[in-house]
Amino acid sequence: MQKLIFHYLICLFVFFTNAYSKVVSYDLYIAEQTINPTGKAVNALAVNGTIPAPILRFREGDTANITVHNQLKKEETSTHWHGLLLPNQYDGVPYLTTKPIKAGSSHTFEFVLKHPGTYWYHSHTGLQEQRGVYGAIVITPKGGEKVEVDRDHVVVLSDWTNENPLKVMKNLMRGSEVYAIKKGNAQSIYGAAKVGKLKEYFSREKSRMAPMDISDVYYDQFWANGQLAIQPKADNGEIVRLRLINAGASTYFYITSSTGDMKIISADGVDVVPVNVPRLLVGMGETYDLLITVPKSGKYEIRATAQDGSGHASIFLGKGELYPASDPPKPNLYTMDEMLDGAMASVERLSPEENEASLKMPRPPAPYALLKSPRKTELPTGLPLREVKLRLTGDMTHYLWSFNGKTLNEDSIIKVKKGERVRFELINDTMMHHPLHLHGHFFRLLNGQGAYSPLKHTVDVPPMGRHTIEFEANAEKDWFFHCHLLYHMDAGMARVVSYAGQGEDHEPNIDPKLKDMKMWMIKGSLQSHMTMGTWMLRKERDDYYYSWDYGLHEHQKYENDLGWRHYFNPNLSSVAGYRVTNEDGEKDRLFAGVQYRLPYLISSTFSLDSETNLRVTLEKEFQLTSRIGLEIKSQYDTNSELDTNFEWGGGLKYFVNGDFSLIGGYDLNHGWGGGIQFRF
Ligand SMILES: [Cu+2]
Repeated sequence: MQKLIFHYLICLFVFFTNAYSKVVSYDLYIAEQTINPTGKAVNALAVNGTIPAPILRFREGDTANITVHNQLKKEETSTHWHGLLLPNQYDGVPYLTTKPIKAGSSHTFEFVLKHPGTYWYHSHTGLQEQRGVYGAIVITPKGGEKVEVDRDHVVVLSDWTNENPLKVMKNLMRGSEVYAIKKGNAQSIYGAAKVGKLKEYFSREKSRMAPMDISDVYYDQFWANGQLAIQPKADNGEIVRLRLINAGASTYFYITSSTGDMKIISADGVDVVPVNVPRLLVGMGETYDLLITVPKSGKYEIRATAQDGSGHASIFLGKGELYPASDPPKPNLYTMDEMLDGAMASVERLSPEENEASLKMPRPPAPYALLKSPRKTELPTGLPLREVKLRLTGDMTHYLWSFNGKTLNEDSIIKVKKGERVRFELINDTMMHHPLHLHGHFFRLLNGQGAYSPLKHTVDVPPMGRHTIEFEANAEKDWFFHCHLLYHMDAGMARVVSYAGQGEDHEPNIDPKLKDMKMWMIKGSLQSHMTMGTWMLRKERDDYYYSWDYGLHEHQKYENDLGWRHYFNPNLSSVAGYRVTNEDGEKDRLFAGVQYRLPYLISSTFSLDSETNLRVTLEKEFQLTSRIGLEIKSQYDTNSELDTNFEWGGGLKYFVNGDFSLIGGYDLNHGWGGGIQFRF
């Protein structure tokens, strides 16, 4: 009898919780915290004292009531609910949709959970996501989970650097090789010779391409739920659902399991027809729910390996003898193979068989070709079509990332009208993967599955590859669309999808820090015979600089320039400025000219000055080994009063770390000498 009453009560409980959705409240406190994951104390940002932030759990139909408290001393913050369909004002992109949460204040978000699945949330302010502000969201379907499993675990993958992310950004913006060197991926003449790829090396330089790398940043660690390795509870023989979230700031992960194939049951929170894959590439911002059956005995590893092979995080399941998972092979950076694979991986170009074969490669593309929605996802017929072609563009030289060659500042808006079928054709002209994320909408990824094309909110576009996505413009106001590689977004690879009906001259309210990104940089050398260098303020395409060149010998010749350089593309910049000099026969003067990058990455400058002299300089650095470079510089000036019209110099540099190199050589003006080069 007692048992019966208990059963009755349970039924009643289930009935009520199903029938009546409830308000589920959370308080999130964002604060600075000192952590020491590598044994060195570093400053991080934690939510409620943890990284990742706490898991927010809801049931479909519930109302989320989340109060975010900013306990930072100075910085403002924000929280974006990644993948959730919600009213614009709660999307959490600071300024654009939601007021930034100022230091010491709090903000409450309240919205209905309209759809089930695995999602996540993160700060959308500056580079805070890199410092720890990200966490999981799990929404259970109204009728309960369709797939029965023994265990259900969230795995938040992320990347950690001890370096301040602003310093990371500065290193990227100055085109420093520091991360490639740290990862052992720096390209050099010696390295190319060692693998028999000298011809490829110089043909790349001839075509003025920068050396390629798989990822931009060096990370100290890769994490699963904030740790190098986790062992979530699972017994042998059990079926485990892993809700995988790539919350990395700039890391793609390959997922491999020593249990064999993994079954994908949902992608970006939305169910797909279950499909087995041997290995899986997951981009930043994407989520996948995987089913893993833990074999009867043994301890098994699911490994998330950074795409560039620089490290991994592990998830262990089961007990007993360890069966480690394997890393995918490291790519050969001296060849174009990786890029050609990317271009091939554009599912539209391949037959279904070819697509399936490509997913069995040791470094497979994202598994999009296999993703199929269990129900039709076709958009209503008769919607007017708006086609938007977006070429993914950018360069490592200046670290500008853009669409159609224009950064967010240069071209902010993609206009749409409510009731349209909007189609984005995404064509990647760069040598990197870009995970593009659309706020406020799910889009159909046109992957050859026709009416059953999967719904996603983030799509990886591989190097030189392409994808087409489409969605119904069924919202209002402004929504962000951007590369989810944090540093690319900050460097301009973003747009605002702006709905008509907000007034004729509506300007989206973009975060002023994003609009006005600027960085101070100094690079110079102090040597026994001379000192030279440049101190500049870089604002996107413009450098405002002071450069100096001082002889420290008896002549003490000097040249000081105050100038402005505008960068059009990696091959062309303009310069103009004023020069103060004491060289024999020289006067202070105005100058203007162009900098042009010649084949073999030789940089040339042609400038005219107010004394009607023409000056041509040529500079080239030969990367002998990953750390040793040979720099050669020559200059011709038509000024007839100079001691010599032709000057030259050259020297060797040894890269010590991101801040310093040792340098030594000869300069016709200043003679022999040596010392240090510094970069801050
Ligand atoms: Cu990108």
